[in-house]
Amino acid sequence: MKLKTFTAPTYTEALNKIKTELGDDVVIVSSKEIKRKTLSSPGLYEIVVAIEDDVKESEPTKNDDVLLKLSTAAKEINSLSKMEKKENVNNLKPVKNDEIMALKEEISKIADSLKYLQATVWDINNKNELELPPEFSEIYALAKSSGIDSKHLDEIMRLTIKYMPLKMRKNRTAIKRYFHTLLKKMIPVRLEREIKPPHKKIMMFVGPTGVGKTTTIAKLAARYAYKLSARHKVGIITLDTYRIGAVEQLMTYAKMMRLPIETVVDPSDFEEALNALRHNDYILIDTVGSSQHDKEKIEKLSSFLKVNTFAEININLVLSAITKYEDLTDIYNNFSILPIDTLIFTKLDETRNYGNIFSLLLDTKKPVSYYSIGQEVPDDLMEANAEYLLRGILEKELS
Ligand SMILES: Nc1nc2c(ncn2[C@@H]2O[C@H](COP(=O)(O)OP(=O)(O)OP(=O)(O)O)[C@@H](O)[C@H]2O)c(=O)[nH]1
Ligand SMILES: [Mg+2]
Repeated sequence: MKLKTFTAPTYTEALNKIKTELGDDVVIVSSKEIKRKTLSSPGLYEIVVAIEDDVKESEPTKNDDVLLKLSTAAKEINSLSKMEKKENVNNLKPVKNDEIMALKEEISKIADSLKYLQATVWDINNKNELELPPEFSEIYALAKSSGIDSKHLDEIMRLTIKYMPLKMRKNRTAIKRYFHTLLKKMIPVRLEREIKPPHKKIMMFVGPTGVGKTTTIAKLAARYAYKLSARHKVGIITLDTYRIGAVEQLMTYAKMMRLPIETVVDPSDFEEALNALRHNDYILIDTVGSSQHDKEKIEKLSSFLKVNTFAEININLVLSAITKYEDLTDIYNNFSILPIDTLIFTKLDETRNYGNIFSLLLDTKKPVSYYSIGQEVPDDLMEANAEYLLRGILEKELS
């Protein structure tokens, strides 16, 4: 008689593994929960079974590959659905509703992994020569579905497979942790530094139409004026005099917060407006939203940057998290005739996939400074941090 240990995220999954591999002729010696399930990571259950010597173990998964995993998952689904059918049809013993629900949940979980394994196999076979060991397939599928660009993901995978210590690879949690640390190191973040008088900061916000530039300015104005450790003097300038209602939108916020605001039409007025507000610690400048293809409008913005100022104008490119990577790249490239200093991402509340943001940060090496996470002024704004982005890359549920 031999002892064999099986582990899985739940007791039922561990049991199903045993049934698939060894059938019913086994004796459970012990079972215990090794790691409790948390919001961010699955649990771990261990079952030790005794096997009669004449029970044949399945082949060791030495050459285990993604395809083999696929067929194992398929077998598991098969046996689970048979189990459910048998119990229902023969009605040997009454099956409780919640048992069926639990089984269904397990089946759908396995079906999910199958779906992602299939996606991975497709990728490996059709798109590139990346040979993905099976233990990496979950993390690959997660990152891929978050919108990370393939060239980034494949390169990261290639390097990981090459350098990750073998010992670590055996454990899904360790692999996840490794990736988490690796990706975190790759996200450039600009930490907020409060201005100390006599220093001043002039920030201009540029970007496509409707991404949330004006709303972000209102939130930041409130933050700098009322929410930091010291209260700062904040002035606002708007260059967006084209769009009907744009000036009123910002005027309303400025009035509510009792902050001075100047409206500027031409570059010649701009210098005057800056000087009128020079007693402020922060000057926030709103601009008209431009399609990335409207070169003329973007060039007009650069003409404002030629004026003499008492502090450097810091350019913040505002981008929406719901824009796909290819479009983010296009927008960035077209706006980069301006000296972009920092990126701000908005509408992070409207998606749970942040891989597109990650890829853009990787390409541009520009730091991200703030996230806008809703429409509420001033509350739905936060300082950027890598962890928050990683939640939308490695921590989400596969769906
Ligand atoms: N869900 C969500 N909506 C947002 C967020 N930020 C802004 N919005 C909404 O997006 C819409 C456009 O916001 P604006 O601030 O006017 O965008 P803008 O970039 O100034 O637009 P233009 O000046 O027309 O180019 C408004 O309805 C905002 O409430 C965010 O983080 N999440
Ligand atoms: Mg606006």
